[in-house]
Order: sequence, then structure tokens, then C-alpha cells
Amino acid sequence: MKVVRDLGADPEFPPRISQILRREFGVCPQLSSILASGFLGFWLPFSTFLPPAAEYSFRVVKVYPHDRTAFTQGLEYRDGFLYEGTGLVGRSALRKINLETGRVVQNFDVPQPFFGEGITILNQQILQLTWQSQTGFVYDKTSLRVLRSFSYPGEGWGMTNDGKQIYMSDGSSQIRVWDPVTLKEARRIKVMDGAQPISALNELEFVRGEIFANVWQTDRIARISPADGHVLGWIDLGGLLPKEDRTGADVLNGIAYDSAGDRLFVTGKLWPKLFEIKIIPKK
Ligand SMILES: [Ca+2]
Repeated sequence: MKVVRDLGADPEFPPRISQILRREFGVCPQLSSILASGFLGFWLPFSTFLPPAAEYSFRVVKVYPHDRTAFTQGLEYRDGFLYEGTGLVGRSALRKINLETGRVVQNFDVPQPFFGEGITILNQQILQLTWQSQTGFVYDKTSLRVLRSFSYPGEGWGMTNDGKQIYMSDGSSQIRVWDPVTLKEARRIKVMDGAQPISALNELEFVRGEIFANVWQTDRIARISPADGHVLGWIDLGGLLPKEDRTGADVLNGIAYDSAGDRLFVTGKLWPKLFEIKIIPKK
């Protein structure tokens, strides 16, 4: 759609089209001008519906401790606690964490050879993906006991839900939508910013009717429409983790939303801190 935007914004566009019509197709000057104007009239209304995705920045509300050995792959908030899924073979786990202190109050070590990935909490269960094993786990939320496993094709990256459906990322530009009971794929959402597919979608969070997605190896979160996958906006979290905390830290990854308190939490892999932030328009 960027092409459309550029064409619509280009003052040279009608002359160019009319020149092409005259030169290449031998259309008389009067008719070529009329055709070119009509073409522009066709494109302009479309271009007005294609504003660029809005850019947002952040304001830090509060800083919490985060385990800097946790390779964060999934993060959710429920009733005063964070639930975190961590990765790396031999270091993967599912944890319940006290938000204020950062202390792990319950832990389940995911056995080798699994590489833990995204998690999501639905009703009284927690689901966890694994990276390349095509295997997911269902846990009892209270005991963190494994209830069962399930399988899916391809890779597992991030996961969230809206209470009715599960949304799952696999590192591509597509988000898979799963039935919450069968855990089978119902459809896919192609994530696009205008005409540009947005790939490497990682950790997910459902926030006020939108899907928020960390884009792997960037400081950016895409705000995605779950209806059609178009990017509604970008949150630039560059500079969130202070320089003095960056030694050993990996990329931004981990979004959790407290819907009752309207609090948004973000962290990263091996980050020593977790941040409550407010999203603000970028200046
Ligand atoms: Ca999340």
C-alpha cells in the first residue's frame, strides 16, 4: 500500500501517466489527460484510507526486579502474579512470580530436550509452546502440574488469548488462531503494515482488543488488528533498558497486561528489570 500512498501523493503522477499513454499507446493528448485524471481520481480516495501506522513511545511508571537468568519467552499477569515461560534447552521453565519482589514462588522445570516458548493462561490452565519440538504442554494453573501435551506443525514462538480464541506466532508474519478446546488451527492472520508483511513476530499479548507483538531482535512492538492483521501502530521501546543494565541482556521480549488495573508490563530475555509502562504518542 506504500506504493499507492506514494502514487497518490506524487504531484507528477498525472503528467507521467498521460505521457505514457501518449508515448506508448498513441493516445491523443486530450484523451490521455482525461484518462490520467480519472486514474488519479480512482487512487486518491484509496490513499486517504491508508494513513501510516501511528508511532508511539513510552513512559516508565514503575520498575520491578526481573531474574536476569530468565530467557523470557512468555509472560502473562494474573491476580498479582506474573507467569513466565523461559527458554533454552536445560534452562526452560514455567514459573509463577511475585510481581513486586521478582521472587519465583512456584517453578516447573521443562525437561530436556524441550526449549520452552510462549505461554498463555486460559481459565484454570496454562499452555506452553516449545520452539522446534512441535509439542505443547497444558498445566494446571494452581499446581503447575502437567496435565497433558499436544502437538502442532512447525515452530512455536509466542501465544496469547482473548478468552475465546488462542493466538499463536511461529516466527513468520502469520498468527495462527486456535480453537481453545481442540487446540487446532481455525484460521491465520497475515500481519501487514500497509503492503509490508511483518515477520519474526514473537511474544504476544492481547491488550484492549488488539494483539501486541514483540518483533524479534528489535525494540519495537506491533499493535495488530486481530480482525484482519493490519498493523495499527508501532511502540518504540528503544532505550527502555538503561545502558548500565545491558551487560548480558538479550532482546526485548515479554509483554503482560493487567486488564483489571490497566497496567502494561514489558521485559526482555536475561533483563534484570521489568517495567510497567504507559504508551504515549511519539513526538
Ligand atoms: Ca504475553
